[in-house]
Amino acid sequence: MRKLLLTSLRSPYLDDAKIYSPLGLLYLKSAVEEAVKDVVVDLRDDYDLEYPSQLGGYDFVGLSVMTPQRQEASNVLKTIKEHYPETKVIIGGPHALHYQEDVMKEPYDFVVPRDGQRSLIKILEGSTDRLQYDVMTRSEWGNQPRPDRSSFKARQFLFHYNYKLNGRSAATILTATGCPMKCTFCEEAETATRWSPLEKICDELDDIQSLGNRAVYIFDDLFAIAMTKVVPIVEELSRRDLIYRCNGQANFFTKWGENFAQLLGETGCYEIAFGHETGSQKILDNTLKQTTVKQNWDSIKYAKKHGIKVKSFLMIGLPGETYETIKQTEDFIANAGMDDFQLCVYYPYKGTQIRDAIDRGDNLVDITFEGEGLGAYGQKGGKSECVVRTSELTSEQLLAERDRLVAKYKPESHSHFFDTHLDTEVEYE
Ligand code: B12
Repeated sequence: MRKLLLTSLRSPYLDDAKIYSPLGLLYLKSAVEEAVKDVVVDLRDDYDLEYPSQLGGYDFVGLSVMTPQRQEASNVLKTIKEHYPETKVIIGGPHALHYQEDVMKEPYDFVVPRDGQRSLIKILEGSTDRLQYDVMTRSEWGNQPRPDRSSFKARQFLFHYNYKLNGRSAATILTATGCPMKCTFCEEAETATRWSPLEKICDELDDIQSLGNRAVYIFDDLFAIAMTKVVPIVEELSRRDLIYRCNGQANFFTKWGENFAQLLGETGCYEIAFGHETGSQKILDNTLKQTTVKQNWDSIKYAKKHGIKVKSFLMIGLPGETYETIKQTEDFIANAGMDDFQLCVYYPYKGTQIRDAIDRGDNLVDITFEGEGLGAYGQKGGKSECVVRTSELTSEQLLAERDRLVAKYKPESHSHFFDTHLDTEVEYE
């Protein structure tokens, strides 16, 4: 039997990297095991490069990489190549897609942008093409095997992830991938929505419940988007007494008046997270968010009215940001009624329309990129980083404004901020 190790990378810049499990690897494991009979698949998310033998003995090692993990990925690659030169190293995940040019310059044996299921199978079946790009159609996505949460190895792997929703042990699930929106700051903009069939979602929920979970976090970029698609899923969750958290988009959420909020509230939605981004209409328009400030405010009002906790994802440093637009975001934080928020400074990842415009030297966007940083919005100690400036605000001013708002409004999401910024907090008050 050949041996394949699928590993997600350590993220030492996060406060806790063991909250949400890397679902992608569980999808890959199932796909490979169904299609390739002579391969044993192991999962790993922790290792110590001081002890390379933890990564030894494999014919293939697959790394799942997000951009902030790129240095760690290079370190793992180097270690494996040094100690186990026969092992083929495969890189996949969002970094392999959006930073493909950079990744191709490194000695990875295979580079897998986008859907990895069939590419991995092709590699195991002997394909020698170094770049393996694949996108599954809607029906192919719907027909793939469900992610493995039930094998002994998967259970062992999942055991280390600890996510609680209202005190209940929670698992993550994906009911659909893709996002139809055009937001210029997002890599996932305008990607085809591919749903999992309800029967498969039910099988996944069986797996999730058999692990003792009584809650789920629906990872979909946007879940609360199409009522007709959502109704059978939330009814199923309610029937099983699984409370849930999901992501919404203010425009779609408020399109039906309060009906969407009522539906979610009545079926056990404990928390909804909205990418509100900003309190400024100018910034929403500058980034093609297709949402009004009023919809942002209404989304919170409706959700709260129906008993749902609201978390708001906010950014500053988007094109055209000024002290005035930040003041509007502050007003939104102070008065719109959210329970929690996460406030970061925008990072122009490759693959976003803003970054494309910057790289083209397009002066129409009021944002300047000062060069790559770590690339993680939220970092240890509640910190953020800033690698951009606008015509009115320097990167230092943007970061200072971000820290000022966090210190002043003390959101639960940034509780670690206060462990490390106690002096600053006093200063700001
Ligand atoms: C859930 C999620 C998280 C979760 C958990 C992630 C996890 N453990 O898997 C949390 C909240 C922790 C998180 C954190 C962050 N995230 Co996030 N996250 C997502 C989200 C919404 C879904 C990921 C997911 O499960 N997708 C579904 C699975 C099936 O897809 P997948 O993981 O991509 O895997 C498939 C392929 O990529 C490929 N593949 C993946 N790995 C491998 C490995 C091999 C060997 C092969 C062959 C193929 C392969 O095959 C898989 C099956 O098709 C995505 C957006 C999105 N729609 O993908 C953003 C996304 C991945 N996150 C992103 C970012 C920026 C972050 C943060 C940096 C934000 C921050 N806090 O600063 C952090 C970084 C965390 C870290 N460890 O460094 C970006 C990544 C951009 C980039 N260039 O890397 C995305 C694309 C969102 C966005 N549009 O900005 N994230």
